Amino acid sequence: MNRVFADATTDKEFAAHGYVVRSFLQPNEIGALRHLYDEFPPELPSDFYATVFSRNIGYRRCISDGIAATIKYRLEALFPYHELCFAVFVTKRQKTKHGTLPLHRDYWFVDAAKHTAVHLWVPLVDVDETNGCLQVVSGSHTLVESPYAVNEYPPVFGHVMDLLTRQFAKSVPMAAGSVLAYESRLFHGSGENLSDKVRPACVVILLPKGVRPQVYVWNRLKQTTFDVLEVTTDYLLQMERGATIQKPYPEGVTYLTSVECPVDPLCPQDLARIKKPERSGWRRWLRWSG
Ligand SMILES: O=C(O)CCC(=O)C(=O)O
Repeated sequence: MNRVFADATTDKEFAAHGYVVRSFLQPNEIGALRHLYDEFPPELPSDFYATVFSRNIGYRRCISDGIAATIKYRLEALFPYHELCFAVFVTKRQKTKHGTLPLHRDYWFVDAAKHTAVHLWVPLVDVDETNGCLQVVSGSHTLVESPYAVNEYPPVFGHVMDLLTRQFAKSVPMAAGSVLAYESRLFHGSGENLSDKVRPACVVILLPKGVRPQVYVWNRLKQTTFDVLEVTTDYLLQMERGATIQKPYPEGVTYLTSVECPVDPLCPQDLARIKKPERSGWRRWLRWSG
């Protein structure tokens, strides 16, 4: 794993757990992000909404640039080896019923076997289990070797999803403006927002300095093959979520190579490598009784 933090202790914690939580923004910076969020309120057609779902490229760019400008100095201080690729707002509407985001990994924007992409989740309000804080599976960044492609491909953890969610995932309450920095391969998700206030957060993708972004496309014809495409940041700002990228490749996309990687579904025995979180007394009781 490459260096991420200036101090070795935080690097060790990040390598072991796949994430760390730290103080990050000052109150005026949280205010500036709230202002940006309110200035361009997302349309919120669903309980969970991310600005990458928008087809309005100007809007996506404006949000990404606005977040980048606001957190520039904090990023330089905490992540000296990385630079921002793009940033988005993610919103959980108030009183959601269908806002749960099941455990998932994020797209690979670098070869994760060689480089460490760091994804940041920064809530703009205090969060806990009642309003959609993040849930993470500590150590899960080491579980799956195959790339996470931008198009649909065979499920990797369908067999263990329930087990991971019930026994391994842990909620991470956080103060507004703090950061949960995670390795892109970490399994994470979030629950419903039961509160009567919207829960806005920023997601920021950081890549090691000098490493160009790329995406992986699963090849349906040769099922163990992933095509690796170098992409520009401009392309990422307009990429349609879940859509495959086909030849002739659009502007901003260059074919690099293809890699062989069997997509091995995880089985319960694979989870022996990671630790279950400590549960507080009442949660343990709930588990036994439920
Ligand atoms: O904002 C959330 O509730 C979760 C966001 C997330 O998991 C993601 O963007 O990958």
